[in-house]
Amino acid sequence: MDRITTLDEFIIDKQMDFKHATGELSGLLRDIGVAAKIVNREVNRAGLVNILGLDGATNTTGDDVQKLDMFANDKLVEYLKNSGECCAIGSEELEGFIPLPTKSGKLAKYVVVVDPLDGSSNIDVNVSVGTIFGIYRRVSDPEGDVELADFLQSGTELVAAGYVLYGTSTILMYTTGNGVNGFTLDPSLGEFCLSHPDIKMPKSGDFYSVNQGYYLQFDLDMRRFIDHCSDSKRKLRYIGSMVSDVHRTMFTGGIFMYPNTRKNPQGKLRIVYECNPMAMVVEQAGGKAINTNLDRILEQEVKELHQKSPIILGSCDNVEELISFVKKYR
Ligand code: P6P
Repeated sequence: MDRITTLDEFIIDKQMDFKHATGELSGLLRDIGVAAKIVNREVNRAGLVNILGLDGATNTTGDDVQKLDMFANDKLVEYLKNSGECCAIGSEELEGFIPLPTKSGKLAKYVVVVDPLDGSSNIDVNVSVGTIFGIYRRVSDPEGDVELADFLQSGTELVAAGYVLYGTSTILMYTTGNGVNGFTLDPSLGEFCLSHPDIKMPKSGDFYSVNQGYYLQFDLDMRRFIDHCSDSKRKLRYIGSMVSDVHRTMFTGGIFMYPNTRKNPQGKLRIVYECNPMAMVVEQAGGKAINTNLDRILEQEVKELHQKSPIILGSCDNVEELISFVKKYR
């Protein structure tokens, strides 16, 4: 049996690869891992503990907020605050970003964007949910206040990105721009252990993932591509939880789509804490991530914290095939 490599060990080992690394980013990643373990525990207990069901609030984009969403949000804020490496957080569950107090006078240089519990509509029916995170170096004056501009950076400026999938097992996937590695939580150890080193997405795949219920609301090019996938007898898989649908695509290959619709003319998924982090992970695994104008997701201009974007991501061959349909039918 191979020696177990824990997330902490891996992060420290990889830190050695960056001769100028100061350990701050490593500390931040470790703290995200701790918060994920706590969220995992509550997600797994949710059916037993009265933290299910809507708490009457709605988040910034009108989604009903479930209690577990707020629990996950609060835990991530708490642990990121403890880290002393993060100076502010932007979250799906919070209207604006929240500055974090400096710790022992230290000027933290990172901001974190997070969707604390993506796919929350699935919680009550015991379908996988996930946490999505991204880390930027702040661009505002370290001696001054954090600014919105720190959160509206291009996705290409992400220093790290990843997600946690609370599924049949709990897996944390992340990248710092040198490939993607997956860590599965071993409950007996309470540690995330390296289980999927250097993940590469298949160059093509038979799975396509889209909410077929919106078919008639999609633009013609999207509908013709979906028709082609169906005519080619590809497998439609759609869980309705972005982390789950993207995670499957990482390993089976294929394509995930959330195009614009009449209901969501800018798409539904948020650029800052859903599209950009997932796009970085997918690209680092050898895939592609674009919007329905065929722009690279990571290069999109970001003007608002909760700005939405249509998104198409997956295996290079499948995304290139969709691009050919857009060019033909647009
Ligand atoms: P729809 C979950 O609510 C979410 O934000 C993503 O996780 C998921 O991909 C999408 O919305 C599902 O949206 O409209 O297909 O139910």
